Amino acid sequence: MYTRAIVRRPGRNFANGITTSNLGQPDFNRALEQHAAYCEALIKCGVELTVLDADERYPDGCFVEDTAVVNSRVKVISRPGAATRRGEEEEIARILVGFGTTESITAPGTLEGGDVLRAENHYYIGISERTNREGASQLSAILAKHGFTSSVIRVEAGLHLKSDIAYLGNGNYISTPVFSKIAHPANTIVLDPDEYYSANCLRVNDYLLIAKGFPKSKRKILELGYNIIELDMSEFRKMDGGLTCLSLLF
Ligand code: CIR
Repeated sequence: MYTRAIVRRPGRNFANGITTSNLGQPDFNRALEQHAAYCEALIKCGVELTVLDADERYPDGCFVEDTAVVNSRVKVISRPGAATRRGEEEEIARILVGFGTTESITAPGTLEGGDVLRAENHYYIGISERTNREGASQLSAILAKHGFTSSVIRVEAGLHLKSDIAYLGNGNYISTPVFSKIAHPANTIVLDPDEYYSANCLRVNDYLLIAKGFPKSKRKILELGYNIIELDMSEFRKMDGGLTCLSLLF
């Protein structure tokens, strides 16, 4: 069970963050509304929220997931691979110290939390443009000390590993075809190309948060019996972000 989440509100310069989406400029007020709805959903899932104010030094700062890999045993402060995001992890590190053991990824390692997928006590670590082999092996060694196994997987396309796959709990995954080999096919919802964005969903306790507007994937998720909360993610999607990116849960 997760008991706590850390989130950060988007800043006024949110539109200056990194994006490859070609979906146009995000609307700041809509982004704030969508962020507020996301926070409400987390509260409904039963977690206590720490809401950080926007930090205009970092236009991508609301995507806090990338700044750490956290679980109940250890909080690992990451070292973002994107130069404009380096430093976002500093304030997160100060906060996480208050919640138990912390460790850090150090140079020349780079690692962003979006590349790290937890399935029960195993972690898949994606090697991507943001996370390098050194970062992955540092994380793997830290996780091993705390009783977790891990394996490394190449992210050939897409921003982060979790842009393409999520673990839903109960042995089930949702994935684009390229990562569907991670799990047994019988336990994986494999997405159609027009719904790839919906791979990024977020299981929080008794609920599964899913992005609004992906009817085929919604139907398949409902068939598996999950209690869903649908959230409009349009403005975050314009900045290559999704549901997992907006929080650190532990
Ligand atoms: C970036 O490119 O870093 C941000 N615009 C989006 C980060 C999304 N984070 C995530 O998938 N964990």
